[in-house]
Amino acid sequence: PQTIYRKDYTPPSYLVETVELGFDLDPARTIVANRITLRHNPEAAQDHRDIVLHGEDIELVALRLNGTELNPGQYIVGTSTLTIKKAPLNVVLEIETTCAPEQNTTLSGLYVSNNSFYTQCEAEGFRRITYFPDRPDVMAKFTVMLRADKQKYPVLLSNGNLVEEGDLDNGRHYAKWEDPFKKPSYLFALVAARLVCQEETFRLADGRNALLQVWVEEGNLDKTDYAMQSLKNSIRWDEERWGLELDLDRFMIVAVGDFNMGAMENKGLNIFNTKFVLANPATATDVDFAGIEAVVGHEYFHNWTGNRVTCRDWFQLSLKEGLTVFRDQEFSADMIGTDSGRAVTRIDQVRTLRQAQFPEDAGPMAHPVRPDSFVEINNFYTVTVYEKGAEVVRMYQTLLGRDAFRKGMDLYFERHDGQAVTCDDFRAAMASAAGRDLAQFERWYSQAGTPIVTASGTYDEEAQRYTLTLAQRCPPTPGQAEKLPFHIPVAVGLLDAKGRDLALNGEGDTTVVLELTEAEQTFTFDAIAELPVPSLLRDFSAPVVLEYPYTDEELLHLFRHDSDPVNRWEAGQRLAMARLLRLTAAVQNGEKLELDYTFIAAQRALLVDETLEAAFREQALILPSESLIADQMEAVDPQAIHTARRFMRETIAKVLRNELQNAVAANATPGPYSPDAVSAGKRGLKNLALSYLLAAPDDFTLDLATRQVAEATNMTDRAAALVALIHSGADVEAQLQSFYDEFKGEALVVDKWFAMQASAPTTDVARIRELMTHPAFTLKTPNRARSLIFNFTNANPSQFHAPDGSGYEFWAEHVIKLDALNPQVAARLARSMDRWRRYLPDLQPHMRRALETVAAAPKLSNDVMEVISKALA
Ligand code: HT7
Ligand code: ZN
Repeated sequence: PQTIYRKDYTPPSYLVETVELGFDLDPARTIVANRITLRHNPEAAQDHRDIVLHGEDIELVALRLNGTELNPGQYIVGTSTLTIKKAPLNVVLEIETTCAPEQNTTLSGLYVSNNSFYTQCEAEGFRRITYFPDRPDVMAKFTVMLRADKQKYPVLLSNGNLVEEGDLDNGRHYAKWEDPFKKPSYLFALVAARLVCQEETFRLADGRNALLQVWVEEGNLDKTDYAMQSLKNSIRWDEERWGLELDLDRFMIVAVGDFNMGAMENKGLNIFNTKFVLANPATATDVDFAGIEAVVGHEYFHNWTGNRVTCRDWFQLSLKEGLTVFRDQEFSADMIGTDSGRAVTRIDQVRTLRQAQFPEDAGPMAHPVRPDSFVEINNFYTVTVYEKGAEVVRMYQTLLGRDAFRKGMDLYFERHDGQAVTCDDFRAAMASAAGRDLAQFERWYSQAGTPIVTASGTYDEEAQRYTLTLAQRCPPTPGQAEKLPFHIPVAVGLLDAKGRDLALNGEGDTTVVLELTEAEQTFTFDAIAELPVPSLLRDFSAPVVLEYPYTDEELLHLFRHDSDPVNRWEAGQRLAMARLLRLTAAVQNGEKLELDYTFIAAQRALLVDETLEAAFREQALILPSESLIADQMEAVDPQAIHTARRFMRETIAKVLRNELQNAVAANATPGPYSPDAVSAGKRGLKNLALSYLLAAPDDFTLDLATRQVAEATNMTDRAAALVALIHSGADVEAQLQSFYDEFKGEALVVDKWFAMQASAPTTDVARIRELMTHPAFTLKTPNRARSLIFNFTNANPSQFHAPDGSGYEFWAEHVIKLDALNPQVAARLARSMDRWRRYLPDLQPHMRRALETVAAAPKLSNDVMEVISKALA
């Protein structure tokens, strides 16, 4: 496979002005008529007169240039391009092609899901629909005519405004759509389906009315309220926080059951995975509701950060994704409103980074936020581009302050509206608006790897001075042996012996942002009256690993008192991690397992502290996951980690039994279900307490959970109790069966049913294989494949890493099977083995064999090949 390099970017030789698309939709053979007007790009070399169009898996029927039919000698059809050499400066191309949507299992391009047509064009799916310069720096105005059978496909949608519709012969009908904005081809969409919608007219800040629609399959209209509410909240928030308005008269969301990712921001016609649209209390959990709010927001916010200003090339993906994730994170935090609510969302973000992005940064697929090369761009929709990219955007705000950051955003839109630009353009707007030199900040885009910041402090009592020394280093990553220092904002506070924040400067600030730009720097704080405990990297001010030789006493002090909730949580995580690592070593050495009372007492104090919000207490009591523990080990021993963590949970459960029972009782949420953060936080704490209790099950706790499964009035409580029971090892066959019987018509709940079994440490690979024979299982629907297979490989480490290698064999078999259907999904599964070299020497040969099995499979996609070859390199 060919590697594509960022350094090789050249502007397109031709620009497209208008695109007129005509679709005769038929699942077996859809005819696409495409009329494009092109003109030579003044920015390309004058003698560069080849028109290069991309095309994949489509049949060319006819090609005309400026009205004249071209015969095959006048153009070159390659494996994925059609080139017309020495073209005139102004060209009208008329291209007729066909494709077979019902054969398209890749879910990229035009495909059929549940007898309806949908498209997915990002990143390079448009070329699977018609020949086109399918690159984001070619932006054009689109007009789309859809023709289809009226009975089967009564709803015909595309981008922009509906300008005409009517009936045709033979029971067919048509709809013509016009998008008033120039857009790249990856934002094109069509839907031809049997759907119904919830709609509303919404008044925009400038007084205009917009029609908002959420389209779903019949029978799902009782699950669209939250998505609609989230859309309205998103529109309002973008107006109020960033001064950005909806630029269309109509904004549509369509839910589809077969979808590779979460959702897609097609201009005016967002297409969503049903998982991020459909919710009611009986079918969706608090986490699902929060996910809907975040993803609806995310896609809506792309209308400005991604659509109005788009990416010059796919290496710049984080320009739109990092920025839009940052925007959706801020939206979710603002929707909660309280400081502690904000902190809980921040803790969640930190957890995701550590759980998924730090390992990516330390593995064979490590890449900078703005990658330098790729084989398959779909492999670069990663946590690094998205979540680390969002951290990079957040750091601008931390360094410049909210006001200057907002000015930078305004300037970015002022300069680049309607353009396809780069991450450097964004940084330049920030630098100009704030009057700052951000040259060194560029390294966050170009250097992969997680920086490690080492801190040490000294106190001079006589001078009343606290001196903090910060040093940074960054481990090598593939292709980048040496790193230069990053520009790192380190937010710092100092606590006195009573746990109060000390004033750090003349203005009385209790948190200051230090700018670490060199390999090592020293910062001093004067008028510090006593030896303080430093609270470092407050609010997780940079995506780094912070090393400081905290004593247990210092961590307990921070855990009890830190005014920064993220660092308060962090102190608890450090205390827990140290113990989990010691316990894991004890398991490996066959030693007696013991957990000190000091730690449990600190947990107890937090659990019963009614002054703290339930959501925060929940976060603080969740132990680091097995995969986080694994990341701290030289040679990962999944079984020892599992035993150690289990022991710790069991011990806490036994010692804090009364307090946990009280937490279950005190955090009931009677009355009608509401997904608001306070109620969700209470359910979260109650269900965490329940799961602890079932770590040391007895008749009472088993009965408590069993009753919750039976009596719960919402899916959050019901699923949490069932999961706790499954994990306890109790016999839940009857409960699982009745859960399935009740919800077998609800695809998203059936996904949960598979997922809760797949991730249970009591489920081995044999049981997974058995579940795959269940009539509801299919590899073709990504949500279903993910629910069972991915949850096994990624969320059930003690079984996936079975010492006999059976989990890895299963993995290899299914990467290969999935690859034949859907390379994007297969490549995601392939990533489960990224860090195989970090495991125990006994496991590695099994892992290598599985990787080699996949590598040797015939007809492997570029997607999977790229991941596997990097893992084996
Ligand atoms: N921008 C969207 C990316 C996306 C995607 C990418 C590759 C293959 C399928 C896809 N579906 C959606 C999603 C987003 O970040 O908003
Ligand atoms: Zn996005």
